[in-house]
Amino acid sequence: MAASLISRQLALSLQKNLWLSPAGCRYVSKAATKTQVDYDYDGPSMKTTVPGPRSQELTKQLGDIQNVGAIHFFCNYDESRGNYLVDVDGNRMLDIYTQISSIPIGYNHPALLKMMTNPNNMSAFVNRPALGILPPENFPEKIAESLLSVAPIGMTRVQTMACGSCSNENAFKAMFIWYKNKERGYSSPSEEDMSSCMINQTPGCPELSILSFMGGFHGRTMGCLATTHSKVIHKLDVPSFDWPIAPFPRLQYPLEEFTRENAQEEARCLEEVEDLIVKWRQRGKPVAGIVIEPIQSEGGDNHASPDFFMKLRNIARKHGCAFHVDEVQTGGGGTGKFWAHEHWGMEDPADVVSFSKKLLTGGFFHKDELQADKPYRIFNTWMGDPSKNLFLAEVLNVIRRENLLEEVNRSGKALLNGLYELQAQYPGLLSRARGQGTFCAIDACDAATRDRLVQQARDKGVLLGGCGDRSIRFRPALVFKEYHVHIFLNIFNDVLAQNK
Ligand code: PSZ
Repeated sequence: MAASLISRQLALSLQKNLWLSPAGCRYVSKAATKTQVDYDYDGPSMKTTVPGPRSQELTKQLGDIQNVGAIHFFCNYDESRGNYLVDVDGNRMLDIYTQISSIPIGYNHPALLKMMTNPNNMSAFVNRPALGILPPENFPEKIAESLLSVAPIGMTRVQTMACGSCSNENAFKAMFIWYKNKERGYSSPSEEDMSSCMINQTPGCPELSILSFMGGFHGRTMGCLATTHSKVIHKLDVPSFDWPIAPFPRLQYPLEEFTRENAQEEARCLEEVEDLIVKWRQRGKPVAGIVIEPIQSEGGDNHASPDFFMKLRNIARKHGCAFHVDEVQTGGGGTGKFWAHEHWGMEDPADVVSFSKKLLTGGFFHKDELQADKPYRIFNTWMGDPSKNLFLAEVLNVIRRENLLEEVNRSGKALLNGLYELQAQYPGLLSRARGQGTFCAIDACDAATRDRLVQQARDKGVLLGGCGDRSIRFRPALVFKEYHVHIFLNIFNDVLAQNK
């Protein structure tokens, strides 16, 4: 049955011209006009509150097997299309959260469905290789077509991995290996290095650190978790590394109105970074690398200026630390550029850039010198999945063909303007609207209000996410057009009016 629905969609998609351009701009107070876009519904449609009875029943079933405390509802992915996620109770919701920012071009995009029917792709779906030892013949070509075609400036090497945490974890290891090789003068490790590493002791397991930022999120595996500082629930009861943590700027919004104050705040944080690097070297635990998100996402959509990142990058260079930009959440176009770090306008923005989510495969780009010196040092069984590279290559084709980054900039502008209007209209409820592209956020007055607004929006057919203490974040797919913004603004306006 699932297969027949997909093939019906596919047949339809082949008949029609896909993803037509959006209807005109609309404003908050007007009703949504019907739009005619194939493979996207024309609006939300709600039958029950969410989770509905079928979702509740399934949650109970799964609860006998797993912890289900985090489950929002169960989905009908066959019926979901474009910007709309359909649940098992037949509710159709405008999805502005997209599986925690991980759906690049909407649900069941015809271009991706079509790939599934191409016989040349079958073996990539059926035979998952141990990529590090037995890659398929077309792997170099497919990586060139997908990941290398979007390589960050200055980087020609990329290592695929399975997920975001796995990518960061291995990027950290690559930075440590690079740092130690540099320190050893590229000579072979000693006998003592080799015997001590086997029992987790120095010098083989050296006292080195990664500097991270308060509010940052880099994953939940144990190395990554030592650099994650967004919520207690992520960290409690898990042993960790004692590594330096710098303050991330707390800027005032809108940024244009607080340039002087924000510059001061950024200078304070940079000074602290440099102090920490010096102190930790003195303590015998030098900083091998600095890891940072271009926009702190889980931590509450916290921004910093290009000037901040440029200066931070220079501090890293000056002290011989690798500079790792974690683009797991920001990468893939949501900010209006393919990589958020492109907004910094730098010639040499990073030594490592990690990715996952919208890129469909995890992994990290890196400078040549961060390539580990021997095989099997950065390694695991799957090292990614070639079928994901096929999808990514097609996603990139769609992004280029449909000028989706332009669309993101257009709808992002409409979204941020709409949020500015709403916060002016509801100053008791909303503040600090901010964003780049459609990668936007706004704060509610407190956590309980934020959670209530998100819940009420969902019952009216709009899926949003929270982040930080009391922020609502917007993470639509790249096919989220200006008219979707207005559908959202209308519904959200109703929700806010209800809470006035
Ligand atoms: O609660 C969680 O575990 C969540 S909610 C959102 C994420 C994780 N984001 C994942 C993420 C990220 O946003 C950044 C900037 N870096 C690394 C990660 C980890 O990626 P995954 O989840 O694929 O391991």
